[in-house]
Amino acid sequence: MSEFFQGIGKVKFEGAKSDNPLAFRYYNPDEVVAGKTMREQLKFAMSYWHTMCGAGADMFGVGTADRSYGGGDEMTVAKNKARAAFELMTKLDIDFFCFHDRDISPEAATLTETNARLDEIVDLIEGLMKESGKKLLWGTANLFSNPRYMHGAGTSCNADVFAFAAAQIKKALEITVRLGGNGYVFWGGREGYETLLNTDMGFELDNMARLMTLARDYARSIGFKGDFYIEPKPKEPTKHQYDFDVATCCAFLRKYGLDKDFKMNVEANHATLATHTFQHELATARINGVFGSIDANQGDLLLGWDTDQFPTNVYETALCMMEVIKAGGFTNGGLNFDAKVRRGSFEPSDLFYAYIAGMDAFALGLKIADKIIKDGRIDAFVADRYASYKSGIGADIVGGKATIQQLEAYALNLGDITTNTSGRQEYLEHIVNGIMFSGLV
Ligand code: XUL
Ligand code: CO
Repeated sequence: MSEFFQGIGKVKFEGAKSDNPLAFRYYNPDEVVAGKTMREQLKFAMSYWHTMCGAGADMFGVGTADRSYGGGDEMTVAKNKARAAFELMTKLDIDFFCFHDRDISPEAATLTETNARLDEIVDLIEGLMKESGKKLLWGTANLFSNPRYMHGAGTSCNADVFAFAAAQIKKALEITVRLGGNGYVFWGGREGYETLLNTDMGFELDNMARLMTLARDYARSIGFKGDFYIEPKPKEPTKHQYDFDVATCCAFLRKYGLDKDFKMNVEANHATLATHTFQHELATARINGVFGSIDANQGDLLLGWDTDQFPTNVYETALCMMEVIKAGGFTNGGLNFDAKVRRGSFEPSDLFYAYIAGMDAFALGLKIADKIIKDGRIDAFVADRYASYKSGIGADIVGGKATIQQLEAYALNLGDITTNTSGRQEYLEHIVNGIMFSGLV
């Protein structure tokens, strides 16, 4: 079988002192950190769309990278792409992958023909999975690229489009179940609006819930035991995406009774677009019991769109992994690199450099998070900050014993409050730096 990434061998862990650009310096899959191997803690996944399909096109120009894998016609390209994907995952020691239906197989003139093409590629992928031991983290349907979805899919004003989307999701669910996927993602795509002058927002949200309910019921009926995820994003492509952030999605799920089956797939760059930190979104998911999976990437704070860069900011990966550990780690979810190389990084080897950088950044983040938690100073500070609720009036408030009249009587006796203590943000940030960079000098 032909090799697609020639000259690149299996990427191995060589340790921090290695100067081999095609080796891991920090990601040591078998090393135990916080009670599990790094492989189990991080559950890395390859995004099929960016990695195998994204050629770097933007609104000012066509792609710069060749992603045809030596194929001529569309189906040969799709087959070679699948083989190349498994070669890349094997060489990078990535255990999981994620895809949209249209990433793996091109759309044809009719849905029947499109589905037949999908079946042909899924046969191939199933064989490659058996050979390599690679697993599907989650599947999804692309309900945003084709012009038919110009007004959305589940939220389209056109009922035929809703039906088409439902059919596409049905097939994507069948494929996900067939390939043993543990998750199914709903990223809103074009589910949002530009102006209320032409939009019935309440009706569109009801329809979005109708589509998700149909999908959930069908998936459960064909044996899907995994998690459904909503992937929040506040804007792009539409001005108002309905799945703005984790909190908005929680309210949506509860309103429509979907909260038992759906969790969140939190993406770093989507968090920052919502003017939240990644850590805020992860914590919101955790405290609402909907932490599921992660789309790992980073944005550029000087740019107002979804740049989907490979995550290299170790401060961010450390804060992220603290949240993951606190959430009890991944169950069905994992860390999917929803990240693309820059347009100028067009050579095949750039994909490897990018993944190595991202995986090493998360390995470092995991180790630092474990150190911060074991060090205990941050957690102890936070716990101590609320000490006034442990006894006296605070304990009565938390225990539900204090009435509003009793609180008034208590407050009337207080006089001025002189018991506030410092939040010590700078001191705490310095502790984190000290833990992160200990051993450096
Ligand atoms: C878009 C995005 C998607 C989803 C899957 O911003 O993140 O690729 O992850 O549809
Ligand atoms: Co994503």
